[in-house]
Amino acid sequence: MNLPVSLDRRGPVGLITIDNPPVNALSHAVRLGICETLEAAARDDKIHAIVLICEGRTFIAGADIREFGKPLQDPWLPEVLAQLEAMDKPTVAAMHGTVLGGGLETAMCCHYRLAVPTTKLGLPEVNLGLLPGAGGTQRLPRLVGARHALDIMTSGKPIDAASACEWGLIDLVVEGDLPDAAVDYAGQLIENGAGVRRTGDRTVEPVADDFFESYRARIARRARGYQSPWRIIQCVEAAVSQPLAEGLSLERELFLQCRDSNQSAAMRHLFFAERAVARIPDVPKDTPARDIGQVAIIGAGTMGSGIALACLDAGLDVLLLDLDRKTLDKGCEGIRQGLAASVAKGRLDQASMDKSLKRLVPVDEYEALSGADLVIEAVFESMSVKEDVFTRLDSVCRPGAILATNTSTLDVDKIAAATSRPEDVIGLHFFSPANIMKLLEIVRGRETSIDVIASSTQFAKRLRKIGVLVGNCFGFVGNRMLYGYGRENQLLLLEGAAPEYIDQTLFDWGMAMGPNAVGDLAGLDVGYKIRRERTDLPDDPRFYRVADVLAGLGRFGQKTGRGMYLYKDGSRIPIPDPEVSELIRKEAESLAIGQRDIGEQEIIERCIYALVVEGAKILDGGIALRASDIDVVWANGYGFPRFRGGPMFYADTIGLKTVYDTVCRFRDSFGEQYWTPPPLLERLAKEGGTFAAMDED
Ligand code: 3H9
Repeated sequence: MNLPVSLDRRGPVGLITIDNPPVNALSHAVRLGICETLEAAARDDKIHAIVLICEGRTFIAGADIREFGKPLQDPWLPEVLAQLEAMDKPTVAAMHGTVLGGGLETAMCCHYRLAVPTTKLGLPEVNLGLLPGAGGTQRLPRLVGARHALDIMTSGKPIDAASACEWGLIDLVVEGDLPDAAVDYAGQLIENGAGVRRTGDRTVEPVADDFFESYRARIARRARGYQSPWRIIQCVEAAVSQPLAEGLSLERELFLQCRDSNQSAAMRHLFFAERAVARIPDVPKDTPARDIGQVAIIGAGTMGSGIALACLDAGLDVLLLDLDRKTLDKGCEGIRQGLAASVAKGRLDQASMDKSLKRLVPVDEYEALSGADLVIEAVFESMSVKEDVFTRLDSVCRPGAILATNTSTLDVDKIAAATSRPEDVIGLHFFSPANIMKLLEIVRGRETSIDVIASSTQFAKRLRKIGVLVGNCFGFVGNRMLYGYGRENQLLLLEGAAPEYIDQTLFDWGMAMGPNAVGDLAGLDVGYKIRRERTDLPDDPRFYRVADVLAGLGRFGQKTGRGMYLYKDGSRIPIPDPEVSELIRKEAESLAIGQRDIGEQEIIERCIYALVVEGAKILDGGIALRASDIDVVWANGYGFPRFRGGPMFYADTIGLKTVYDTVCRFRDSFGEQYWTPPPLLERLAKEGGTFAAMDED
């Protein structure tokens, strides 16, 4: 059997190598292996210094996240690392790849650290609802100071080797062969009699009296609703003011609180869910994908130019087509500004921006698309307009080109039927702003071929997006569920809840924005036009009544300075508008709806359970492959709080029996039309099942 940790000797240097693919996570076997090899190296008189290094694509990328839900086996990582730091022979961490979480904590317990230039180092535990629990909160401030340490730990973002060296986290950036460089370095330590140098023996540079208070204020917006960033600050406060042992003990206590919380379970669920989306039962990993070098985008409006920007960022050649010269020029200017903004923020250098602009070719005739590998249509959301575009594409595009529609609601099969090659047609539903939002819904049509799906999932990866395969129906997964959520918001308005009250309630619950503010941002005219095109809407005069009346009055939202709210002088700050309150009151009166006081709990339950009800139908109908795919869509495309794990995971945490009973209560109070419990929810509630367990089957 291959041991995950081994010890070799190169002259006076002991080389401890960890080999635990894919990312050298600190599983139980690795922890045991580290302890055993350290003991062996300590006993070996021929070894005078030790190098810790990893095989494969990366140094240790953290604790093994899969172990967190289970009882932990001894030795725990903090004990292993205490043994490492206490070694009497100098130890050197030799790093490459992504040195994350417990991996960086391990490195900080080595006495010296070196890394190749491409190494990234970070403590991303916060992204899993955790805090560094193996001394990271205590040792990082001792090396880089409280400020850098807090930035690294509360953002979860890794830093590069050059910054790590400048800030004192590592000693040296080395070029060339890492094991050779590390062994040489350790040899020099021996020669120079450098001895051990323990991070834990250092003290943290003092900070100003108001440092922590102002740091809390700085992250208040970003950390809203999350528990672990605040606990990280508490730990760093202890690192500044208390001895190591006390800081470590506080860290352990707060780490365990985090680990056992619903928040961390929710965020760990999303971590694995975001990786599970790539597993598509009938599209094996080795399905050959088509090469995508040149992408053509049709429509230079906000969405089209956003998609173009995302493709340019990924290094692709882009043809941007619009038949209207003015829109085309405006789209190209928007892209130029987008790239310039990245340069200004330091995310891109000027040379890369110039290269990107060279890869962008504006065109105003379809014939120019004949060589494109992938065409993404992003024109006006109307079936007849889209059918016309696809008929044209069919006549000009080369055989084998992938023809994609960015429709957010329309029938992909109907669009595909406008071509003679429906097997090459797929939906690629981007979210606005398309160069920023992580989600891509990949909509599989009836005839979409397997290799077009494989190519689309790879394309999503190339764009650094999370591509979720969904089935074809009105609105697919995200927008179909949004209809129920929005419907309840609209009904609540008529029943007496003010727009700002609903928005504040859902914002406080964790949503990125309230539904009324979102409507104004997206434009109330957009949904209005889509509803005009639909023939299958409920025959209910209350359905999206307020939104329709506002859109009919030309109150489209931010772009017209008034919608559900008022926006003064081009500002994006929503101001409650008494005219809207009056309008809602009159509409309610005309529909004979009595207005009443509505509590926060009712708002949350009606809006969020509407998502769960639709999600259960989507799952039962095979529109989503897994409940966790639905969670990924909502967490990455609709501002659903990550600390709640997505609507389906949230329903599991509440308990499906409770959700089901509440839905039944709503059915009795508000009628069967919207609140008939879906059979899947009913079955799981009665069996004591969960959506998560369905995914495991
Ligand atoms: C921690 O360290 C706590 C300590 O402070 C305290 C302890 C007491 N464990 O992402 P990829 C799997 S918390 C288990 O597709 P990439 C992943 O699921 C941890 N499994 O590759 C996937 O499996 P599959 C702090 C892990 O190249 C496969 O590896 N560390 C872990 O795009 C490939 O992953 C983190 O939060 C893990 N720690 O990105 C780092 N990591 O093939 C989390 C990965 O079956 N990891 N897997 O789907 C990452 O950020 C990325 O995986 C990484 C590679 C950047 C490393």
